[in-house]
Amino acid sequence: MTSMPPPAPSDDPMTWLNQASESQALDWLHGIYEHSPWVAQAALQHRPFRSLAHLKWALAESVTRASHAQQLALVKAHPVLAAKPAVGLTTESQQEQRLAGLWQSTPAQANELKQLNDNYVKHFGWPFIIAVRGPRGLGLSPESILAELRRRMSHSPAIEFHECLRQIHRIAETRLNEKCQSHPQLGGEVWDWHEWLAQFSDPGFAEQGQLSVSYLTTAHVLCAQTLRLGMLACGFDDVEIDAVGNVVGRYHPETDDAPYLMTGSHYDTVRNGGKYDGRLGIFVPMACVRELARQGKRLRMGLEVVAFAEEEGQRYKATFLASSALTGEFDPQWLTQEDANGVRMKDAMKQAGYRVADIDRIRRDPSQYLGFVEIHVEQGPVLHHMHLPLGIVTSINGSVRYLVKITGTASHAGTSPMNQRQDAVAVFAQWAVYVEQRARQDGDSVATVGMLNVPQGSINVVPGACHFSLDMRAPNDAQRDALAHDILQRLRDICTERGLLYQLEETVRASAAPSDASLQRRWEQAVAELGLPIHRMPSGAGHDAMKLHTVMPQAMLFVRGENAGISHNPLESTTCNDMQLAIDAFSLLVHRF
Ligand code: HGY
Ligand code: MN
Ligand code: MN
Repeated sequence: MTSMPPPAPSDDPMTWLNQASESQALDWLHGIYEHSPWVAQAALQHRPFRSLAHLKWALAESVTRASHAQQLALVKAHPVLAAKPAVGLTTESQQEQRLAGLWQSTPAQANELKQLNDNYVKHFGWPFIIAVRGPRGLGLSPESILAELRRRMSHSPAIEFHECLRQIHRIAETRLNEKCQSHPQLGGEVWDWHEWLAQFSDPGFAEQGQLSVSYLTTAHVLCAQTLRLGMLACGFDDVEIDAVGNVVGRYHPETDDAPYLMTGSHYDTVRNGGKYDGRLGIFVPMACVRELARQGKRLRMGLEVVAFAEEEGQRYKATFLASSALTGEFDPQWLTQEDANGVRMKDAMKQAGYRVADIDRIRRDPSQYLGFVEIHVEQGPVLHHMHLPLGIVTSINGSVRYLVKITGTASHAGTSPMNQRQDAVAVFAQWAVYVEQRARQDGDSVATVGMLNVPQGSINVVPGACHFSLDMRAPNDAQRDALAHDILQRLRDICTERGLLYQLEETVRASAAPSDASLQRRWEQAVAELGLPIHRMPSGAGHDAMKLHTVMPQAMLFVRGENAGISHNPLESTTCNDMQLAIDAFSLLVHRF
């Protein structure tokens, strides 16, 4: 093969790479994986590369399939992060450490970095690795690098080893972006939109730099108004905030009578939650509409983007409240529900400026829609472990939630004989062990007690009451119901045996929602067109899509989470590259309809 010069900036790097000889390809990929050419060598078997995303996945897959010894050698090939240029750094590492501002660390930061690194290497036996450009790709500050180093010290070796591999692939990704001059412009903007919206947070959380946006709080209303302005700025034709606080943007089709595709997700959050749960599914379609509007393009169908006002069920017991209004399942009884401070929902709505009388108008006529698609962070570790940026959801697990009150007898902790107590917490503890054991039994069921409280408890009083929540889920309704039956039966048995009473209140029951086959296939075609492998997976988390499922076809796309996909936690994160791929997938889906 004649010697081929590396691709010119105008060339498509993948076309060049697919035609290059092995030695030229390895030459071009030199330095992507620190001192480890074997990674690129192994990845070449996946040629022809369908896209840069496919190449990145092939490289990661080559490491996944390598032996542990090879993976460990790859990790150990990385330099220890230093606050000053170390001898022998590769050009890429030099550039990255400079970008992170590590060399401008203060003496205190430099000392701590050295100390933490020494502890880290002693503890794990390999160097701490972090993609210093961070999830936004613009570079982490020395302080945030130190914070990650402190935090990750508490990982188990297995979890930390996998996190180092993820960081290595993220480093490779940013190096390949540079080499291919492929920068996730829209992904970066959408990443910034999340930062912007996260400025609004409820009192008690905002002061601690935490994110909590519960239904109808001031922060929640500010989010709605910000999203409304954002949709207007993106060029939506109509934007409104409806009577329950949904922010709805419509982008007209090329012909007036064409149907609409609905998409969107929620903007409320759990307490001290992540910035991307829900919001990613709002901002991705917004970015796509903005590009359509800028190009003056219209699609064969209209797009209706709904920023749902309430999905998490944090402030009031009702959950999926906002999407329920669209499907005609809004229960007027919910309006009388009180929050922890005794504020009724209807009063909070009035306070927010929403007209309760207009709630009925929100209901949609499903015949006007092609269906509903939702983009959402995975909120789990599957895509992280597969080094895949996108996943196809096959079904959303069914769920049922309860609030439970066990009532025993408060009595003196010092004088009440152990065999004469009616200890509400003891009942809870005995039952909770069974809850975990019974849920594990199914393999793919889950059961969680997320809230637990001894009302008016005292240190020297046997608990006379114990209040808690119960959340149970399974891939289908029959399995969910069997799980709930057994767990509640055990509660009944223990209370009977010990002579205590209990009250149950069912607050949510959501059926499992299998994806519509043709909409799922459209997601698969879009992801395949990006050159990525197709991974189909269920959703353990509930989503607005399961509500829309009751009236129209729906299907979801998952986006990989960072930090092993953790969610409902401030560590929830995703990268601007993965956001870009979600935008590209959604854009392909709507253009291919
Ligand atoms: O709980 C859930 O699955 C969702 O995040 N509300
Ligand atoms: Mn959530
Ligand atoms: Mn969510």
